[in-house]
Amino acid sequence: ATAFGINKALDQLGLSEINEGTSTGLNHFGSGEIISSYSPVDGALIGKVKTTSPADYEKVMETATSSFKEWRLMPAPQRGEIVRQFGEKLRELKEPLGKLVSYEMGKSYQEGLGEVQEMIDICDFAVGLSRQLHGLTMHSERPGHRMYEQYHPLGIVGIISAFNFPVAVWAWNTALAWVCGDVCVWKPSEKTPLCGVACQNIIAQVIKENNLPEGISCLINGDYKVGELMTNDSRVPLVSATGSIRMGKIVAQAVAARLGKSLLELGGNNAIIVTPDADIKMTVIGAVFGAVGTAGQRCTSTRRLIIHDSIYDKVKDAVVAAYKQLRIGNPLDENNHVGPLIDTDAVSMYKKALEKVVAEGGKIIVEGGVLAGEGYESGCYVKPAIAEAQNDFEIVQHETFAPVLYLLKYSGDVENAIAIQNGVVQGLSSAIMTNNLREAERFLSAWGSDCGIANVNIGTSGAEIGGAFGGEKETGGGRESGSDAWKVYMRRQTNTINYTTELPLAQGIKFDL
Ligand code: UN1
Repeated sequence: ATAFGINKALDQLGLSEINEGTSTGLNHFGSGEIISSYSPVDGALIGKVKTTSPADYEKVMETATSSFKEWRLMPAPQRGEIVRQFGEKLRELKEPLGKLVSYEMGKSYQEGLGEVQEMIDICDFAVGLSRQLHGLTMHSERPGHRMYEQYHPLGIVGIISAFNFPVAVWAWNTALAWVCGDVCVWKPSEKTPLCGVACQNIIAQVIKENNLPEGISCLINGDYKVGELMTNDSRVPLVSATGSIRMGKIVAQAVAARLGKSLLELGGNNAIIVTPDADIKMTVIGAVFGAVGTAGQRCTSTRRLIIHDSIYDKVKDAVVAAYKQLRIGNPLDENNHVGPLIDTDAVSMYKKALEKVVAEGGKIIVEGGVLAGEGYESGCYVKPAIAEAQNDFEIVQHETFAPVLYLLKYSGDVENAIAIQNGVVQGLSSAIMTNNLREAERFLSAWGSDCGIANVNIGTSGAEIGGAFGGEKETGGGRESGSDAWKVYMRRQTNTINYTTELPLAQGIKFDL
């Protein structure tokens, strides 16, 4: 762990003293079992974190509840100022935090830095937003009446995040929720607990420097059982959860059973359509980064390439040639393109997917496999693979969180490609590569892509924070990050005020006493 400045980064993030599994004391209560975090990069133990017991959880909820009572009274632009200071700290700590993300999760250092950049960007966005939490005013049908709507804070927002974006997805949620006047309780993935503690350390410092109640940001640690404490808790009006479709269905049902709100960002099965009018060079960059970036572990990763039969061989050859250039290895070494998968369970899933696609009649054209030997001791490094397949294969219908790309062929009109693209249960991200205006516009039209994200001449991953992020169908329907995604973190109130001495009823109803 001494290589690539990891120890220094842990030090800068205040993580060197938590190696005994002690709590950081910064509103992070933990007296439960210990989770040990091993790096998929080299298999080394990075640190230990204590999990949250049901009793600890109660303490967290008490702190969060009392903190909310103060926080909601602070004017939104002042809350924005706190988020601005948080963004400043992230700028200072971008390198160590990016490094920790890379080391604990396994994505490339560049992508780790990119993730911290998303946090900084959403802070900037939230600061501006803190002066723009606008409601509408309406004209009342009654004389001497005024009608308008306002947005109030919701309360405690529960955030359940996944290992693949261990810091950014929390920040998308929490930066918005904070300016909205909510307090947040975060359960990071148990696969990346130190990223959670590092972020909590940073915000806890800002909170302390400003003499604010510590429960504005709370951290709880553990597996799904700790998450369930929140999903079943009516003190948590909104649960924002990122992860698998399976997890999302469980969360959605638990939260709905108590009529709470959930914001779900679940699996994707993202495709790029490559039409005869595509720029092949751009297609190759977009498809390869989309499929192998983050070792295929983004919810926006490119899983399917839907290629027109007239250019199929050309595109296939170009993509296969690009795969030959890929360097797999330590993600902190910037010469490498592809790092490890998160753990050996993910490696088994990857292997099973490759077996399954062959069993269903697919043809492997870029051989996969698990890497062994020097530099690959963690057992988590795999070769990005490509298979020719059919859209209706069960494995193609399924999101495998690994670098496996399926090539699918279409013929005739772009409508046929759109039907294949839409022919899965997921609906997160989609893209078309074409210089043909008609094809592009049809792809974006009401009968085009059914996804929450639809791009032209850009791949499926790497969305900017300014747009609303999320997807349809079994992706869960939630929207996070930019645009008006903030509205889900607030409650809307319609207010009608009568400034006359009469009391006329709406709809012209007469009621004389
Ligand atoms: C995720 O994988 O859960 O669009 C989030 C992207 C990133 C976020 C991915 N900005 O690929």
